[in-house]
Amino acid sequence: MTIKVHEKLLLTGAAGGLGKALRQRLKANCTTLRLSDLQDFGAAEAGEEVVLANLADAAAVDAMVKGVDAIIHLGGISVEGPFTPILQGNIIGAYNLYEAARKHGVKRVVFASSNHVVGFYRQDQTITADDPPRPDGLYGLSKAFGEDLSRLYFDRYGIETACVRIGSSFEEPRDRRMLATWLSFDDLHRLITACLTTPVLGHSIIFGMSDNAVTWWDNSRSRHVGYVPQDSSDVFRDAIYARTSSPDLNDPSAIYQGGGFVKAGPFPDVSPDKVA
Ligand code: NAI
Ligand code: 15L
Repeated sequence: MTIKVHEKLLLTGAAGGLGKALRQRLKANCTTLRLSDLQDFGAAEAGEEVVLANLADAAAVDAMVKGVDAIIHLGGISVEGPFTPILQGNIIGAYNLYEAARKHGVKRVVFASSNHVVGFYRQDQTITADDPPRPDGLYGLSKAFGEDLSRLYFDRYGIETACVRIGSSFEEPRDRRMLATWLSFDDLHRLITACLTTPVLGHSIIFGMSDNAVTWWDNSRSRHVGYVPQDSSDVFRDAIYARTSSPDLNDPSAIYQGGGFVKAGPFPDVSPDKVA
């Protein structure tokens, strides 16, 4: 099956961890890949365009979106932290992106939402996309806003969006929690490809996870997207158990799905490694 169904795709957050992981992979999905970020990340290669833009700048976002067929929106603040950058990058930024998509007739978006939209569910619960959000901080709340915003733009303007609640997408799972939340880079690309190619996407909320034996998320509401994960965290299980101790079940980060994010805040200055 060909996956090259779009002429020009926009990837925001291209300088970030997932942007770098997807840059080469997404070239199979389009003729031209437009890459954007706030930070400079070097020159365009063959088949690429580079547009630097702050998501909080409506005019810059309008120019970034003009002329693309679909958007993979990864840009923004990716961890818990002070509200102002989250407001600028994730809330105003998402609004600017959807306004530009509406004005320029972009019909499909893959939005990098997060498991932190539902971080205050417990690790002994299995939830579906129909369960109400329970954000574990300002960051998760901003992603919940993005999910609701995209639903409004679907209901009112017909812009289809996949809100992918990414678990933990890194080269490998880093701790016991990530055995449940891990999403390999190849599976992330498979999931984005499924969202870009499925005939009718609608407004869908999908948990971004690999085929992990232990999971807290039931993706049965998104069978129409046709995502079939092919990787699993299970191959890392023995090594992670050997180098980590048993969780303290009185510790909220071991009880709730959001892990350390449930304790981070409201104005921490933390890196992903410190709160995983
Ligand atoms: P990252 O922090 O490495 O990359 C985010 C990129 O967005 C950075 O390059 C940054 O410069 C850019 N950015 C931040 N504010 C911006 C602004 N105002 N205007 C334009 N660009 C801005 O994050 P990562 O890990 O690559 O994640 C990508 C997306 O996926 C993020 O939206 C994150 O919230 C989401 N996500 C990632 C997960 C993961 O496990 N990596 C898990 C859940 C969600
Ligand atoms: C996220 O939303 C973050 O962007 C990422 O850095 C990880 O911390 C991930 O969640 C996680 O929950 O492991």
